[in-house]
Amino acid sequence: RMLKFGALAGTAVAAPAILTWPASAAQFSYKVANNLPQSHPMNVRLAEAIKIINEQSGGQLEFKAFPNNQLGADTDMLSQLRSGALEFFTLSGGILSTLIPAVSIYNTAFIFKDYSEVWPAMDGPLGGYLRGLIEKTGIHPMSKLWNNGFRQITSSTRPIATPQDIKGFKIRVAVSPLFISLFKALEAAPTAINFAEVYTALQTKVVEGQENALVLIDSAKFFEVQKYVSLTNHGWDAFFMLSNGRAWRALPPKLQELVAENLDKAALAMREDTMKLDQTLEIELKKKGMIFNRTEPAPFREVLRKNGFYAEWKGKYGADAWAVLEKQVGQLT
Ligand code: X2X
Repeated sequence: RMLKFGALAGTAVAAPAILTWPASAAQFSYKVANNLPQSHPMNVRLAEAIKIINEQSGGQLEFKAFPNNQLGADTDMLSQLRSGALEFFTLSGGILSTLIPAVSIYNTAFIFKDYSEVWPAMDGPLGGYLRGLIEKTGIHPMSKLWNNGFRQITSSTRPIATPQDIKGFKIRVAVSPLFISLFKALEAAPTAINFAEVYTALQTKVVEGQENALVLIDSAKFFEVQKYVSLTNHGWDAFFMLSNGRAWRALPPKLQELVAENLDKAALAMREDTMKLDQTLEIELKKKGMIFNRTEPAPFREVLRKNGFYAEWKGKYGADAWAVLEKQVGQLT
């Protein structure tokens, strides 16, 4: 690759075609894209995994990573994945639910106490049920979810300590019906914005705040444009590793195995990374000037119940999906 480039250097040919990256010699040349900063544990572990996959495929398969919305925002990348322009893509169930409504069910507010409830559900019946729904659309998901974490609210204007504080709060949410509904039920003023535009939206004060896990608040440098972190733990989120069905089926079984094994292994490693970081980042973010407060979940949950949030989503997700969920986390409505 570099040789080819070197050989051309110094010649008088200046046609733009020369400047394009030479086509891969691999039989399968696949892109894997996401919305997260390069330094996020997902991209660190993904880079390790694709190095192993590319090497062990013996040149047959070449993955190239496109982190940080390089190929467009989430909703663009989802279109690319469906058309086959993009072969692999990680996406939150919250946003994938614009295509497959039930897959945001695990984002339902305040359903998981901690990770000891999350992983058995998502590696077990609930996750299996959701992957089955995804498969039906022709998209092939890998079996392990990549952790996005428990979500916290950040703000440039005021800390959120009680449900009273969130009334009228201008908050950016993901492009996700569930998250819009959640913050409407809390009587906030949510706006759906792709992650690619969140930093700018916060900086220009189009919104007062946003909600994400500490790992992302830190790696996306939101501490530069946000003052307060309110530890609400109002929902847990993760990313499905999705592949375009045709691209997946084109791979011989041996390569499928190589890919699935290494991506799933990387997902498990990044889960550990993110859970560890969650323990230490409060201190780090305080050093960077952020002010933290804790909250009680009960009063927020009460507002949600009163405003019909759980009943509404039980109806939308359907009795089947809700039963799988309640079997895992106990009764919600
Ligand atoms: O957009 C977000 O907030 C993020 C990064 O958490 C998701 O992908 C849902």
